[in-house]
Amino acid sequence: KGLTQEDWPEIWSEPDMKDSYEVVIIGGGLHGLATAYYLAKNHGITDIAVIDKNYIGAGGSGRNTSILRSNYLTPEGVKFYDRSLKLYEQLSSELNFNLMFSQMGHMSLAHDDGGMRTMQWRAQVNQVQGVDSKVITPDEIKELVPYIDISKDTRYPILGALYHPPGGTIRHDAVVWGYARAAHEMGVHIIQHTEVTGIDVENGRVTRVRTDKGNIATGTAVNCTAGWASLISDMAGVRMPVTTSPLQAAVTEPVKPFLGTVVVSGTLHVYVSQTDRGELVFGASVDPFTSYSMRGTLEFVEGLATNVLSLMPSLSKMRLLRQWAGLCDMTPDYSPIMGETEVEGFYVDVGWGTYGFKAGPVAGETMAETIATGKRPEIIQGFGLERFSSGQLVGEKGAAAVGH
Ligand code: PYC
Repeated sequence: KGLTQEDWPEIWSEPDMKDSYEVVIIGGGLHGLATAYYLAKNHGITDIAVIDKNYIGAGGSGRNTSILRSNYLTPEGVKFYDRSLKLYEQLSSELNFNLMFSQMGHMSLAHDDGGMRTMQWRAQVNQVQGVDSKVITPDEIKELVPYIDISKDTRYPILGALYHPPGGTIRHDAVVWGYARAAHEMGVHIIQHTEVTGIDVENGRVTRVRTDKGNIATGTAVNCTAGWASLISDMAGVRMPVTTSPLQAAVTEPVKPFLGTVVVSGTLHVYVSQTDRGELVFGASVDPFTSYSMRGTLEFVEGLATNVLSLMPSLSKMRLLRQWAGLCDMTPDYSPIMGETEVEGFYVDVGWGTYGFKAGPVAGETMAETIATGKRPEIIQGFGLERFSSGQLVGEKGAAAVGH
């Protein structure tokens, strides 16, 4: 008899939840699982529960457009996302899991003088940090993307682009599953379909995480919940300068490979890449309102189609297969909030906005170090919550894939 789905071995099992853990990680997405993995691997801490109200990767980790890059605007951002890209480069072999990583290159188009100035600025900051990134001309763009319209008489003519060869895509679900399997093998408990309902704080420190399946005594709780970040932090009495907005995306039917690089237009609010299966994956900017809704809208696909066709008119016959939305935890400066809080034992890894997926490995690595040593590593010093009272913001809006 042939193998059926039931015969496939489970790659992690569901343990009974214990009534105490050394560390409780709230949010079983890429960041939560990576934090658990590096806590176990780099620091020998394995008495960890990763708790998710849904299945693992059901939030932003399973809803992003899987783009990786490190061509940011601030030195802090470039160093941080570049470390992540380096970790991604070795992750398939480290996790022994085919993550379908493709460094196909990443191109951010500029359509006006302001756009060109920002691309030059980013290229120079990137180069100073040793990141491969440069401004290219419309003819060079056309060579890399033959289907793109570089004619001068369009509504938004293409003047140039920031080209970043190491950028690309990776299979987002596989990254979640790879970290989950590796963390599980080191003894981490992955607890799915369990909702955190409260965090108890006594004398200024975390003592308990409450869930709809029972309470867990712990001295360390880590908020890795992206779109739900401010709700979870509120449970510990920690206010976050975070708002939540949906970000929509869509995918087409598969066609023969023709797009060999990620193409982004901030002005047209669109990014597109082609998967190994041949589908085109599109995303846009966040919806212009705060909401926890994960429903796609007709308005989004209408705008998306208009903008994609201004870039590549020959795609007009392609059909969309699916659309969806994820939730983005936006901060005022578009940089994350990472590290300790005023409540002892309550850590946050939030405020990712539209950058969370690319930061997964480095966020896990640095959060694990912060929790294990009690000290935020240098590479995330600038991302602490205290910057909103000291005024030392790390403005990263100019490196957003699209205008927000
Ligand atoms: O920042 O590259 C990016 C991005 C792509 C999709 C959402 N954010």
